[in-house]
Amino acid sequence: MSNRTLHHWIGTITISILLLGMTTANANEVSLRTVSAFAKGSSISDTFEQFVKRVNEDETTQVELDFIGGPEVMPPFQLGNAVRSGVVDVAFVPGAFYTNLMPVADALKLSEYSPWELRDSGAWEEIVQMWHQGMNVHYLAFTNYGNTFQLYLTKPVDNTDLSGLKLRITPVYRAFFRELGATVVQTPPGQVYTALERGVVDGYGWPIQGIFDLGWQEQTDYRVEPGFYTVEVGVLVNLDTWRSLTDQQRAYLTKQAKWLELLDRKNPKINSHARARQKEAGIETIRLDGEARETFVTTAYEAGWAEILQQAPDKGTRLRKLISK
Ligand code: 173
Repeated sequence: MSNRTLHHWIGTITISILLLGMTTANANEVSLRTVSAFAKGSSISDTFEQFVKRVNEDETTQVELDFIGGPEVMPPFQLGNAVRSGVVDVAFVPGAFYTNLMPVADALKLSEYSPWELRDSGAWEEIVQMWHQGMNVHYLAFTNYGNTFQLYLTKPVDNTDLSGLKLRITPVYRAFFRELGATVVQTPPGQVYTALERGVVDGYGWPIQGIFDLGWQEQTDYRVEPGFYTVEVGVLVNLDTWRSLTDQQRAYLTKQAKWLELLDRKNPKINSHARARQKEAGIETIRLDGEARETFVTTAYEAGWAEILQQAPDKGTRLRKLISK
């Protein structure tokens, strides 16, 4: 059997197992099939895993999150489709990974407000409505707020001109890196190491947190400062699943989601630890200052919004009002 055929079968078998999975331990307790776009134990899913543990260890509640796995059980760019259709009940996935289904989803990276501020201002209700309509999911939690995106390189640059560089991207970085002149190639996180090792790319976009999880520090020479945007990874619940829960179960999950979001208040501190650790590993900082810094940050937001507005003019305009200062 060819590798490709084997992969096809593994995928089919995995999805079949997932479909068989919806279990009810007793009439009132519900078990939700949960899949992550990131490997278990990785930095990006750290707070989400704390949330799963907290819910599952709470004996007073009647919701269980049955954690099935990460990218090894489902390709991360297919997870959005799986939670939209109900193949999984709960997905931990960034908006950038399902822009094919909902282009505006990636705009949350441009939020200038924290999730707790969005909840307080009332913007949250409208955002939740957008995801109900556009994705058939309930947007339960906005995680990784305050973790920033960065540009990592194997070749130095001395200003914002990235022409001649080939960079690994996802939709998060696409418009921005292109605007600065780079050529881009999209890969899931699981292919970054090999792309660097083979010299297929001269760098990549990734958050300030997490480059050690898959050993990328071995293939990284420089990090450009400043970082840009906020990282956004959502906890999405299939809308039919969400509506099948009791009021009590929904209220409970919402309460725990707020707890989960507030864990991100530690990000400024975690980010400085990550910078120090990268320095120790020999990654040099390329610090853009003055006008170059201004160009870098302004271009990030302008190119980011331009792409969103081109792909989703109405929803993009509305979301921009809700999440910009
Ligand atoms: O770089 C990526 O794979 C990406 O878009 C992302 C988004 C959120 C968290 C981590 C990575």
